[in-house]
Amino acid sequence: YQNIKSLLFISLIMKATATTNANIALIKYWGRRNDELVLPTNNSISFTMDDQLKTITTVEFSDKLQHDQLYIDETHAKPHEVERASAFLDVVRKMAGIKKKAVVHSQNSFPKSAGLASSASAFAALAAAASKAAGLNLSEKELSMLARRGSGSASRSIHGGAVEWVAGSSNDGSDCYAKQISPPEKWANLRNVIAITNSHEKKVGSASGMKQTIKSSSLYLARVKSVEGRLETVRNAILKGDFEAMSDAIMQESNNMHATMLDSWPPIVYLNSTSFEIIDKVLDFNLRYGKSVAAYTFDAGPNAHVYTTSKYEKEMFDILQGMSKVEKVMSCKVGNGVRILDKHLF
Ligand code: 2P0
Repeated sequence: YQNIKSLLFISLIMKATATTNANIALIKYWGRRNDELVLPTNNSISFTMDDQLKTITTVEFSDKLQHDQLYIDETHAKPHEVERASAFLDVVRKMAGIKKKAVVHSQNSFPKSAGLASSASAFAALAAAASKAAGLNLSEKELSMLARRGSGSASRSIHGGAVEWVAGSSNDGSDCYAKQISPPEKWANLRNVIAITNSHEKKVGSASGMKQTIKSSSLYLARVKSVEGRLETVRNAILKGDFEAMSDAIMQESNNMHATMLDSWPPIVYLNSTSFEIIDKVLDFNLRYGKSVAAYTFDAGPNAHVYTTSKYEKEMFDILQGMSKVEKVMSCKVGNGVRILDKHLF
């Protein structure tokens, strides 16, 4: 009887904790073919980072709550953040057939909205913790499809190593998911030397920014065509484990995305003068070595991600550290995908 009672008690606790890491794209997601289902116009490829860029999230569903509650880094989240998390939890509730509201605590190992793709690790961790707490037992593929609904790039953070998010073509999103294309062990020598050039929250959110680009940039259609070639170059280089074979394509891809942003109206400008100085430094670095041993890439923000190999890591780190306007430099390795933790945040 005691056993049955404790079993019953355990099954009533709808609480789970998950951790995931941020990912930084080599081939970017910038544009949707369906807003509600978050279906992108093109495939994207990223590396998942190590635990320096991680989010831990605990979710508990309970009958006692009237509203969802969200705490980020131990403080009450802003109303628009609660609204976004709540809309995502609605997707989970619908899948699980439950109505209970949830308490969510989320902790980042890095500053939120510093352009370090925090929404990717945030929604990947939320997807894993919330689905587990709701009693759903999703595969990693299903988890990537769920995380996608919160934030497109979150679909990629479910997996470790090199990850491709497949855009698919169906209208219901059933063929749109992320998959690992190379495990982290294969990229033990890869580094992302990150230069924080501005740690403030970004001005234009990605979702509205990409809409603005599709609507107004005449370069956007050319981007959608040209991204296919870069995708193939990067995918092949990843499968071969050859960093230098993809480094030019990585830089061209970042330039191409930021060109369509600048071509949007009103223009979207994420890069600052320090970002451009870093671009120069990386190009000079490669000229000096006579080959592309480092590659910069920028997301929806001015912080530089300079991918290189361990051989050049220290030299690149020192160059970026020596720049007066660079606030902080950190070096990340390639990391793992989603993990369920036994220890809860509350
Ligand atoms: C990416 N980005 O592929 C691209 C490159 C930014 C530039 O996915 O909704 O993280 O702003 O939190 O999905 C950013 O979009 O968006 C993104 P929000 P999300 O990584």
